[in-house]
Amino acid sequence: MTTSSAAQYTAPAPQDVTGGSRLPDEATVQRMADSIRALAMDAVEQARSGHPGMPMGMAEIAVALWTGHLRHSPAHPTWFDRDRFVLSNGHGSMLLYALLHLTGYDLPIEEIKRFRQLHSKTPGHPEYGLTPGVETTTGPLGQGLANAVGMALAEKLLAQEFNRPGFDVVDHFTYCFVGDGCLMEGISHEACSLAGVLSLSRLIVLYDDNGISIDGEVKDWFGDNTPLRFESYGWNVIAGVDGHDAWAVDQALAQAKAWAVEGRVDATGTRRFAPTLIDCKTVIGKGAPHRAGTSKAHGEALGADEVAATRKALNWTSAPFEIPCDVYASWDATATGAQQQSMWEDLFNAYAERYPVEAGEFERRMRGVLPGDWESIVARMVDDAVGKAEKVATRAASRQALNYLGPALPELLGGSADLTGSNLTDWKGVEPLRLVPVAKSASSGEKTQAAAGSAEPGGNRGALTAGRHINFGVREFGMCAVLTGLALHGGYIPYGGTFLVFSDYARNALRVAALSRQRVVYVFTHDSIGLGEDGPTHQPIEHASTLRAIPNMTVWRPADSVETVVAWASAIANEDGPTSLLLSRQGLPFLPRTPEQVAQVNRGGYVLRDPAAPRAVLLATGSEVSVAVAAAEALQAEGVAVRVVSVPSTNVFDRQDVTYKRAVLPDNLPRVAVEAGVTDFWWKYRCDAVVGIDRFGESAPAPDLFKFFGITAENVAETVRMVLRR
Ligand SMILES: Cc1ncc(C[n+]2csc(CCOP(=O)(O)OP(=O)(O)O)c2C)c(N)n1
Ligand SMILES: [Mg+2]
Repeated sequence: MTTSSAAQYTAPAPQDVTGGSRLPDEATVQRMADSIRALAMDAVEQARSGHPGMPMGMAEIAVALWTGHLRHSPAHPTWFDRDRFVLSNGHGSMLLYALLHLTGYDLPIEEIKRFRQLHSKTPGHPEYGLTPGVETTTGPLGQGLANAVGMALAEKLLAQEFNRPGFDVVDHFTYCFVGDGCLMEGISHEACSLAGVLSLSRLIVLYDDNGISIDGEVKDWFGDNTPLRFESYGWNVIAGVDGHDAWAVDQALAQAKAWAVEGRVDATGTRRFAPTLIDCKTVIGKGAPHRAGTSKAHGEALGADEVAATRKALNWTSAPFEIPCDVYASWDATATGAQQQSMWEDLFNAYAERYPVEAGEFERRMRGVLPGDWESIVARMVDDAVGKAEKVATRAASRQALNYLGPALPELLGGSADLTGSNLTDWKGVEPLRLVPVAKSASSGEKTQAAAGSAEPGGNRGALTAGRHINFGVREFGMCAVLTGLALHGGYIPYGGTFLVFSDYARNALRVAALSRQRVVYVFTHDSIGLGEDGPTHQPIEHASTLRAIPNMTVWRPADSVETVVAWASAIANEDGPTSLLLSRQGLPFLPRTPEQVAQVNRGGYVLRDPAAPRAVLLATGSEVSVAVAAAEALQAEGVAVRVVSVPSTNVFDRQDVTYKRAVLPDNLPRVAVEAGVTDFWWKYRCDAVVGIDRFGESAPAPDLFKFFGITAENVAETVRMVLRR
């Protein structure tokens, strides 16, 4: 919210930068806004569920953005150089559905009538991949904003990499709507603080400052001075905008765009490039005579009487779900969108003629297709690991994989949440991503961040270095949601690292990435009690199992260098969702394999030790595979043959055909699983016993802990003996 404390922020004097507004006349703007109100209240009424307040309160803001500024092509929702629009306050989904329907996307009125019904294209909250024009899945408050930061970062980096003088083929804005809830959530701090230091000037956020959330008036639990807060992040802030005055919003947007492109000279004479927050004062549920301004407007259908009263108050005479032709005509963006798209296509074709190599690479990146020599890169990487046969921590093996992948895949862009030296997310020679330092400009005496002029690639934008390793800071949740935004934008395969135990901090971002099937790689190191002395706060116990339980998430917990590089290759090639790599802090012995076994690693589970006439099967993952092998060897010495199955990825193994799975895990042999974590998960493989850890860890040197918790060859062998005695 905006407080009226002594340190009240003063809005900058508005400048006329519109060059003429694209908004139609006042009456038309009002009818356009009211058409959103009508659709929102009718759809929520019909569903008897949903959130009318936000769409009704942000209607004029939406008219200003979608009519006056947003570049999009309803017939081609994925046209590359469209502006990205993110509805971070996703409970107001009807606002987005109304906009998509009215401007001409393939979202017919029948779908609006089926709001929130099974298999409609209008689910309760916007879902990426389901509705044309929905750029990201939102609803978990604050995350959309962090996704928008990722999108704006992708735009900025791609512009720097691919634009050439006279050919700004990457040239779009990221607009994001947020509510009080998004700004109360901690993730908004993480993401917006980062957006500030990265000077993401083409990120423009419109804040629905209505002073209301579900529990009532927010003043009693949300007293931040939001403009000052964002100023302190280094953002531009335009405060005190009347969110029901479409022209005021239009003017603010024009100002924000001008600052984005030309920079803004501050009081010290420094030209700065910063994201912009437009703080719009609004009334929730505006138009509803009795509900407006109350928290009841937030998430309840208005009810027949209030709907009728609203129609009357707005002088909206059309029947439910009926929009007058002239209103449709005012909204229709198909022609202008097609024109903008075709202008861009002409530009891109000319670019392709002049810069064929860059254009080809750009198209490959945007299609998310791996380079032609991908298979040979993987083969070399695997051969190298097999040849070296090193005892190495899998986090170090992961860096060796990155040493291959980083240089070979320009789309690979990653970093760490302030644990680079532990997560080993930086490959050899990679540069950190940084803002180009401020330099004195010779001509004007102004200090500029980007020494380059607009004629140079990426110039005049608060340029970033070409570094491909991002120091995300101690911001696990923000980092992971930014990664999703990078993936959604296109052009990048993003990855990020932290300790596995802190995947919890990021967890809902992992879940949303999985729900929206984005190719993101999480490098989670220090994957068990094997990290030792840092103790139970840092020792993951339940994490492997709970990550595996997220639908569409693929989890790998490799046992040695070879399994690690295969896991990386699999993660990069996995277009169906995110991948979590769980990696050890401690060194793990190399496991010799036949070439056939090496080839089977990417089946997620395979027979590693295969003696004749086995009497039991040991299943293990990661650091426990070598423990299982040692147990099997001890039993062999007693004349008991035991098969060892390494299961680096249970998710991938589960997807194999039944014949293969039966061949690996024969029905007639008893099974014992070993993993340094909770045991519950393993019972699904019909194990006869599970050696694991169903309590929190302890602080001690790792070897002492493995002994204390019974993750030893002796205990595993004894467990097999016990099972065989039954
Ligand atoms: C992370 C998260 N926590 C809680 C919710 C449940 N929720 C949905 S909307 C909302 C209140 C949001 O208030 P505000 O953003 O001000 O929305 P408005 O009522 O103004 O539309 C809450 C708590 C959620 N969607 N996401
Ligand atoms: Mg609110």
